[in-house]
Amino acid sequence: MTEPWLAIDATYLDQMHERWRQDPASVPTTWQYFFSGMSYAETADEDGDLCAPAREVATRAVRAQAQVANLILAYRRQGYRAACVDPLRACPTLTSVLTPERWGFGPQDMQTEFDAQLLRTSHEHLTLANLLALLSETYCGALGVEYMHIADREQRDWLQVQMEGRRNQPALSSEQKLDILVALTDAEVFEKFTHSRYPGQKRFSLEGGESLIPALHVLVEGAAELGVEEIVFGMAHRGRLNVLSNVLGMSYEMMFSEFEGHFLPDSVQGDGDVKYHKGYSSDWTTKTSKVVHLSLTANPSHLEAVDPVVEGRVRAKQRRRGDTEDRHRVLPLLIHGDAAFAGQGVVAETLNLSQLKGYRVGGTLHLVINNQIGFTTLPEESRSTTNCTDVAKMVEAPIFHVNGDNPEAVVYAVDLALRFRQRFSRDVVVDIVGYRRHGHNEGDDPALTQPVLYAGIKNRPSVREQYIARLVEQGHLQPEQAERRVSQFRQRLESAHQTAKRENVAIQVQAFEGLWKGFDGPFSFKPVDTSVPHSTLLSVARALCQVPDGFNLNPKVARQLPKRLQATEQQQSVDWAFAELLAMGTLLHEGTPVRLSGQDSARGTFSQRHAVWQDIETQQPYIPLNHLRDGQARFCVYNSSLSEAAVLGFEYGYALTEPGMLIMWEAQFGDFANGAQVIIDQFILGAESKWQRDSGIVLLLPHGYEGQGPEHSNAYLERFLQGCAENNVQICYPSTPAQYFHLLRGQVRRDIRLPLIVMTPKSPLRHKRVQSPVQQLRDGRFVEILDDPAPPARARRLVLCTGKLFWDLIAYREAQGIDDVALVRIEQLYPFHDQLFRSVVGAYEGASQVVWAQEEPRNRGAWTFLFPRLLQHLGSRLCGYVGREPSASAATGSLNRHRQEQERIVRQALGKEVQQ
Ligand SMILES: Cc1ncc(C[n+]2csc(CCOP(=O)(O)OP(=O)(O)O)c2C)c(N)n1
Repeated sequence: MTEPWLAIDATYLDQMHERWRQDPASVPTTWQYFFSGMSYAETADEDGDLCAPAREVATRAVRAQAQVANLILAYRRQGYRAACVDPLRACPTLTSVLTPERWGFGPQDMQTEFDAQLLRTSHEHLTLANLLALLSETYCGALGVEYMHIADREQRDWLQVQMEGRRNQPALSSEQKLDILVALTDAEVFEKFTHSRYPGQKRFSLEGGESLIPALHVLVEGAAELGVEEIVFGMAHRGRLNVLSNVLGMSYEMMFSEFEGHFLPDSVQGDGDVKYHKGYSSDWTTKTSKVVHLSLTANPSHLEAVDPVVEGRVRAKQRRRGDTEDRHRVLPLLIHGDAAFAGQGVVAETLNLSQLKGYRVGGTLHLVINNQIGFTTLPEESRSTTNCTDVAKMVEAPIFHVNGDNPEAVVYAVDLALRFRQRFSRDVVVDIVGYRRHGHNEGDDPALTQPVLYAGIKNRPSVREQYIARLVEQGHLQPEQAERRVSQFRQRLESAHQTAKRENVAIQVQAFEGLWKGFDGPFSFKPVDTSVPHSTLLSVARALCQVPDGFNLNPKVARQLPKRLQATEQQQSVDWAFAELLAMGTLLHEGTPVRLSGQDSARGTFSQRHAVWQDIETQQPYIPLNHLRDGQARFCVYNSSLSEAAVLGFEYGYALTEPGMLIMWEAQFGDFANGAQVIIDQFILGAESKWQRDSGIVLLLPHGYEGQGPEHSNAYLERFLQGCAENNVQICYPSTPAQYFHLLRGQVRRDIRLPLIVMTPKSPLRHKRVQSPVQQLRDGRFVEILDDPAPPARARRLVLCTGKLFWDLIAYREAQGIDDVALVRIEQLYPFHDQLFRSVVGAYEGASQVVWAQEEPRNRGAWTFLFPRLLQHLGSRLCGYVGREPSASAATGSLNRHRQEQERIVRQALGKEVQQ
């Protein structure tokens, strides 16, 4: 052997050896390996000392063994870089760190035996040649694995045992191989058949990534064996139709009916969606007769936006199934494109939720259909990272890169990933490296942008063709068998195609089933009884004001409690925050669970909620809402990660699945909801029209002009209003605690589920007048339009407004002794209660001037939305708008200017200054 391998001096070595001799555990593990497996000790004299020649021999041996350890480590760390995972390129040559020469070995060392116990195999010793072969097969075959970034030793060990023990080689029976072939055949023939029958129609062919289908089959079968009862899929366009037909079991007749463009007015209300966005669900019965429910989540075109929605759905399903410990019975499966996985920020946001209390789902299985292109964009243009999956390293997920042209390796990798998830409840990624046979969609010509690449792809044998050749060679198959399967399946598709052409095959819209039964009624203004007996309010208030024995409550919080209790006992007034706690508390008391998530929501951004108390000495948390009574429902409140898109997506997914809970997402300030705009526009507002999917999600958006500048004043009410149609959402700006109380309760007490967007207060949280008598909680209900609380006998002028501004207006009216101006509040902006509006405003026939007053600039707020409606009702009596001038920015940054503007608005609204 050639010297030197390692710069380790002999004295140090002796010291280590001595320490090891005294107590093996006292030296680092690597040294334990070095010393334990070697004949080294035999060369020592009786006292354990090494004589000089022996020391030299020993030193050499130890150094060589150390280099073997380095070699092993190099393969574990870097092997994936030399793995043969890219079907479009020749296998990479070994990087230098993987060569024996790098570690000082030459051809003469190949038959030298080394201690092999560092490897997780049954071999105690291996020759260097065998060791290299084992490392190469394990880490540089059709599967390359990145896992040494995982800090947890148990996880790394487990993976090593699995991978090194089997050399990462699939061991499949003949039957399993033929199953793979059948799935590949169905995948390919489905694409080719639809291509020939519906040329030019977009289907986002899976070709080049067909291994996905056998992998999913094996995944579902394997998952069932590991106790999974339900899998929630989220995926984009690529291969979605193939997955729908060949995995979720949507009938081919139904699929072709979609291609025929049949529109079934009786079964599909609303506008529907293109076929590659729709959801579907079915039951899969495994070979061992287990049933797994498969559910594909409907999604918009916006790539990756569905990820957090799937996670939220899974969490809700886990709760329903009582799967809240290891969370192994419901599995989230996200299928990504390579460009989207690397490019979309919501991926990182969603990964960041994966281990958080309140959001964890026991690990997500991520499959990447890595076709090495995004539309026309190549990897070098679309990411700064080496692999498209690098983002997943942030949560220390193991990442399996696997050659998509090797279906057995793909199946093997997916099985391993699944077992890892079931074992460690953590995310795991399988990157199926393939190619895209055609253009981005079926109308695209990829030769325009990647002529050379696509000339090569054109003549590539398909995954199926290559696999057939392999099976024939291995003696598992006769070529005719394969052909028979193709023609049988083609016939099946042809018959389905004929049926779909002849008749409209009912597209089964799986809406309002199961938990959602009975929630499909139309929206109405039918009053919802949300009143609560005083005895219940009192019982809840007592629990909310009861400090447990020995609990050291912050004095600021403690100070509020006697006042609140007294107010409830004596039926006086309560503030906003307490009304909110009472709304949630009474629901919990009645058995309805409540979930609230948002940034700093436990305490409340404005230090108003204190839903979680902290012991000032021990910092032990206490949640009064979970101590109301035996058998109450659970209150779940979570400070979320600093994300909007993923957290709102998660809560929306939760609400999509669970109609029996009050599920609320709170923005820190309303404007931050911007960051979740895709979830709002593409899911919350449009889901019923597109996919017949309702949700009762509540958005709490702090809103109001208080001089805090452009970013903390406005929740962009106007954008929500712009998305209103067909009673798709309820948008409210309540002005009193009682209204808010009934609004929240009504959300789960009514017989439909409708998203609720609430503009919530900031300064009114501490406004002396923004209080409601307990009697209004006891007897009242939410009123869409609130009449003047002290209507003037003869109103000359009527001011219409919403939310917070009312309190400024009434204060000014009183201060100025104005007795001829009435104030009417539109508490619910959408759906707009025309009838109630007519009757309330009807009482002010004598008011010749009616104005709309708002704090927001003219191009914002409710004005542009309400104007046509108000005009319709009021005609020429509507004499205009009072509010801020149109503004590109949401609010001024100057407190002085804010005050001037605010005062002017109030004066003008009440007719004390001429409107501009
Ligand atoms: C957020 C978003 N931006 C842009 C698009 C338009 N778009 C649709 S598919 C696509 C390429 C996606 O590439 P990749 O993730 O690799 O998936 P592939 O289509 O290659 O399977 C783009 C840019 C989109 N749908 N969503």
